[in-house]
Amino acid sequence: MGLTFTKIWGRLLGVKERKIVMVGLDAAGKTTVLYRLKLNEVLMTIPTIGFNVETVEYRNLRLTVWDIGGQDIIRPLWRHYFLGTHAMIFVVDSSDHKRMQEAREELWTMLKEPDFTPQAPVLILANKQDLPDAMSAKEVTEQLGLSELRGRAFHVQPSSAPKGEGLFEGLDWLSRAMTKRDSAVSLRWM
Ligand code: G3D
Ligand code: MG
Repeated sequence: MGLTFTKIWGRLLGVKERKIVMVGLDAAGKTTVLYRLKLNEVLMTIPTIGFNVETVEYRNLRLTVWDIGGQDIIRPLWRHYFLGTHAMIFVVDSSDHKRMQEAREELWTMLKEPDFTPQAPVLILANKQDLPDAMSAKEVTEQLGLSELRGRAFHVQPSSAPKGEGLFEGLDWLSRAMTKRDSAVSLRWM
């Protein structure tokens, strides 16, 4: 596992600066993902006053994590975190049938955020797959209305954060999608 994560970090870091946001309703599993990635060993957490944000920085990677849902007051602050973002990781509790609709609304609010970089890829972690009533990745895709998503690459990755399952696969997809987008953007400028 250690070697795998080292490799994936190497690929994510690359030579370019990477700015990624990880969002989701509270209790979806974001903090668990952070710890499971062993970021605490190499990264610094920067506390942000008045807004529960976890920011970790490692070399040229900046990962910013915050809870969304039911807090319209802080929405204007998103802009600061969205500008120049290369990718989004949206974590959803696949076993929380009651809040799936809320997750869908929040995800779409984020996707429509004008400051979220056009064509930046979106990784959805269909988390808590280990729980007996967890929806499958396919069901989560349907519930979140992702087939309507245009202009962005997305991938729904089943995961179980405490076990670390699915995280490597998800980040692997994300690093590839970011590289693809980089090349598409530079081609356009040629
Ligand atoms: P958040 O940062 O998105 O708010 P957390 O969510 O990472 O704090 O996780 C909320 C709770 O869900 C935690 O439990 C955590 O252990 C649990 N959790 C996270 N991911 C998974 C998963 O994939 N499967 C299961 N079964 N549980 C998960 P506690 O009990 O500490 O509140
Ligand atoms: Mg948290």
